[in-house]
Amino acid sequence: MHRQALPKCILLAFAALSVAACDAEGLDPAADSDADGVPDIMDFCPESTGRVDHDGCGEGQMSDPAAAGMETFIIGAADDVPVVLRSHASTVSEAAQGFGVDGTLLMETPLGHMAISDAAVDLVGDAASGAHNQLVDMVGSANVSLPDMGVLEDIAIDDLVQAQVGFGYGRDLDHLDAPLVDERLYMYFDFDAGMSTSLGPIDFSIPQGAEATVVIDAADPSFYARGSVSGLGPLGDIPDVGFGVSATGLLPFEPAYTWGVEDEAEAFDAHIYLNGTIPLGRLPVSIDGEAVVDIDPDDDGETIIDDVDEQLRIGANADVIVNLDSGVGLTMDLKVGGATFAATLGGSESSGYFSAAAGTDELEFDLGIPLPIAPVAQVNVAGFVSEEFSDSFMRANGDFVVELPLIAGVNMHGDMSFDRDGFVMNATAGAFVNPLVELDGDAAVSIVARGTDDWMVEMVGNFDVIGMDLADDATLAFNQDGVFVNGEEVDLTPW
Ligand SMILES: [Ca+2]
Ligand SMILES: [Ca+2]
Ligand SMILES: [Ca+2]
Repeated sequence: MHRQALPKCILLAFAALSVAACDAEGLDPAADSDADGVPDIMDFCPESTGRVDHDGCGEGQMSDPAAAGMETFIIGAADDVPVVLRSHASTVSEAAQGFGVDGTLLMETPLGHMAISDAAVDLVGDAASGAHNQLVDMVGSANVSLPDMGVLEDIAIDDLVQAQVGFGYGRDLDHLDAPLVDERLYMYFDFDAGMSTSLGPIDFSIPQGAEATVVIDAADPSFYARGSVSGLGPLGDIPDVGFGVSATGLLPFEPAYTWGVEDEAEAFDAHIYLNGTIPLGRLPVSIDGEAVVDIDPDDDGETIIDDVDEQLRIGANADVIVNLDSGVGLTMDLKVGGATFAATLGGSESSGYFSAAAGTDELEFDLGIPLPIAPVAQVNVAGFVSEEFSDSFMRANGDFVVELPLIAGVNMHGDMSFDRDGFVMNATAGAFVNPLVELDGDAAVSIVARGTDDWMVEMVGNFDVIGMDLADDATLAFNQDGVFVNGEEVDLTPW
């Protein structure tokens, strides 16, 4: 298997007047016979001219593992997505249970071969399969390596980090908080030396001392790890987060909810995966859960990697906290579980939308007025958030319980909205009985709040108020000054 390698090494050795660069099997790892920038040990087209791709092949040239002197190995041969590994024959030795590789290991991806450098691994063969190149396992060490193609073309690892390497199925790697497919094989690197990686202005770093795993999905290719992310334009610093980057930029975002934002919500494909608490910086929104970031929302090929002023688009189906401020002293803090949120960030103005079908324990909001409001069943909630509050709003529809002063909880069905003009709710209240006030049948309710000291609840219906003789359709009103029946202040204080 080493016939091709030896003459090249001797030739190079004479040319360089040195044999120091030759490895044990005789091929200089830096040799590049066709001078295309791709070393011979990684060059699938050993005789190419002109511009070459990641595998060292020119336009229209087919990569040829045999001509390149590569040995091919398959792990997970029976899987839907087997992993194909190659290594130059000069780095491969036969071992009792399979093969040993000492040098650069190449992993096939749709964008060409990814190089895993300084590999010293045992490739354990599958004796049962009868095929000499089918593997059941790989054990050993290598430098932590990342796919450097597609969006990841300019990725740089600051220091070489030696790691234990192997393969595992997604189901065995679920502690990583990465979007792995249970039945798919992933290559992993385990290490505790820390690592710092940059992609243009974006930094991905893994703290030193902690046990870390970097997972590679050859089918994209993409990588996932846990650490901190910074330099992601308007997103700023995101500590302690699961992150990943897809070289093909095909991480899918599909809005789970679109109520109220039907014209805005759209699916898109993204490059960066985040899982954790993600503050949005320029918008009063924080995401807790999984999100994906599209670094080229306008698909013009210009991204934040080259120009920090380029826009980003983020999409999440996660827990979302939104803080809306009317600008007149009224604020709304929304905590929506399982919401869809998407935003375009950067450029002249950042803005986004949210939508959810929120259960009773998934929606909390606080207006700062003495009228606690909570959903009593699943309610629809949606809104827009902008750097300019005058463009922001939220609306909701469903069944709520409103705690009225002195009367306590009244169930209502209706719509509410919050925007630069304040809070408005229009609803129908159901019959209720209270020691002081009784409602026979439904009442039409209007709640308006313009500030924490400027709010009013007005209910029109058939009321019985203790000590009063009322006709049908009386008006019961509450505001910051007291309780009023048909415009006349009444004392409903229990005695
Ligand atoms: Ca070459
Ligand atoms: Ca070539
Ligand atoms: Ca762009």
